[in-house]
Amino acid sequence: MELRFGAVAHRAEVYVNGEKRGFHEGGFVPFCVDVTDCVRYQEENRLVVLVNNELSDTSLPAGETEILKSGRKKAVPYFDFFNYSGIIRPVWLMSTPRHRICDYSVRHEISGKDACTWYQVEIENPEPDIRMEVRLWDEEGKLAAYSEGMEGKLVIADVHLWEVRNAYLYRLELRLFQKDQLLDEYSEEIGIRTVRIQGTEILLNEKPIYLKGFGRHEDSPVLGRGFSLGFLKRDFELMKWIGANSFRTSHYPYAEEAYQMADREGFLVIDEVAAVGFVKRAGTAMFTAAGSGKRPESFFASPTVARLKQNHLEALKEMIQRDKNHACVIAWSLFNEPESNTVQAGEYFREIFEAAKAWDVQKRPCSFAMALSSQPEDVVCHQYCDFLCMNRYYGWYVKGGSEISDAKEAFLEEMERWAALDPQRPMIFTEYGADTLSYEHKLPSVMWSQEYQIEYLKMYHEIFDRYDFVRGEQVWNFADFQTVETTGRANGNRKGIFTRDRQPKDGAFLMRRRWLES
Ligand code: CKU
Repeated sequence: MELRFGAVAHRAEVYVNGEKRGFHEGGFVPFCVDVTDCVRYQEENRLVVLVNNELSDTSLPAGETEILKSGRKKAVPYFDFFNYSGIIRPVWLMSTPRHRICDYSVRHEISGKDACTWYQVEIENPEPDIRMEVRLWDEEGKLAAYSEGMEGKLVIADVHLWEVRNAYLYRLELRLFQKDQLLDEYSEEIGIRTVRIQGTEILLNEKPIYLKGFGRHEDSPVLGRGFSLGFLKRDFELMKWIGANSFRTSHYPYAEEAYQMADREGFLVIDEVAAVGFVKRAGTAMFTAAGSGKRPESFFASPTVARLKQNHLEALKEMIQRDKNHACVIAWSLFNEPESNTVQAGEYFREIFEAAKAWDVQKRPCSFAMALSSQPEDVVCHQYCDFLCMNRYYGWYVKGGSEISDAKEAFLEEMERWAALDPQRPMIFTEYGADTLSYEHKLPSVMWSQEYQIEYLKMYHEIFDRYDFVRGEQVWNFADFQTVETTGRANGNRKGIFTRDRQPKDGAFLMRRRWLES
């Protein structure tokens, strides 16, 4: 008997009937606590979860904890989203057999009209006379492939591939037997597709794709970061309406239901681990409290970096472990806007990238989202990236309040330097956006007005369309979201194309025209 917590931000101690039964660090992935021998059957039991969301330079996400005069603690995030805490996703009580299927992984190969799905199943308490039957059912309920054994291959003739915004899901069924007795069974819907990078193209099923979509947040009024199937469904319907085909799980792994929905709807996901705030000064004081200033010259030169790396690797492993079989997950993002131009950063990055490749049987492309401080001449970390992810704010943090043509010129100048130095990899814009208040209108446009958001977006699109190596655009952000209180934020980050309660700003209609027409 186990308790399975979808996620508890950022760390949890679990007590059952007064006894400590588990601890988990990391607020965005599930964990289980075995309660077999401490629950009282047919009686009342007391479950207590002690939750802590303090931030430090070894937590993911990173930050500080300030002690206020009142003695109360205040989170000082090195990131731009509200530091919500608590049991943010569903909790399950699971009863499982002694011999159980505890994990599986799949990897696909396509040849002509057929496909081959390599699988590997893990079970608990194996015994010699235990055997596994594996079936793959198509959407009509017909058997598409069969195999036996803990690992092997499923050969699918005339395969129906999982395509962008045109998903096809088979049902993989695993059945564990001892003689003729069924011990355990598990089934899940899986999409069959391949993904790889060749030159400046991202190939899905060997065909080039272009990402259209958003950086998102798990954030909604009233619920904060609390999971809501209703909001998730609404978000997907809006993404379909606007013609998007992808999103990045900025800045942490989302609820499992989000990936299931993305699998079903054919959305491409860049899955991001919560390695955010890894800079010696948190972006600009514009969008987050500045912190104590105690941080050393290089974030990665801190004496606590070994502990940070351990937490980072653990969080990465847990994300890959959880999400590895999803067709929708086409890439891993291993950091958001870290320091990326010091020798120490280079060393740290190498290990993180190597781990991601080693742990993912599908060997998906890996990247990290680069801040403006990552410039082609001095960034030492982008060499590890299979594709480049750019977060750019020309016309907002850079040359905001000037003429949009000035911002364009500065942006073009940077693009030319990337084109000259690194033209051989795909580039995706994982952030570009302008804060926009849904009630603000002005001509000529000013920052924060709806007119300005449109002008800003159009300028970016003109530039994207000039470069063949640009293979995707994800606007920052899908919807307005809560942040810390600061002068640069109007009750939260307002860069949403939709408001926080999911109504369109004017920019939504521009995006819809662009994405549905191309
Ligand atoms: C976004 C310097 C850019 C950092 N990027 C990260 C993201 O989390 C923020 O919300 C910028 C912004 O709107 O400032």
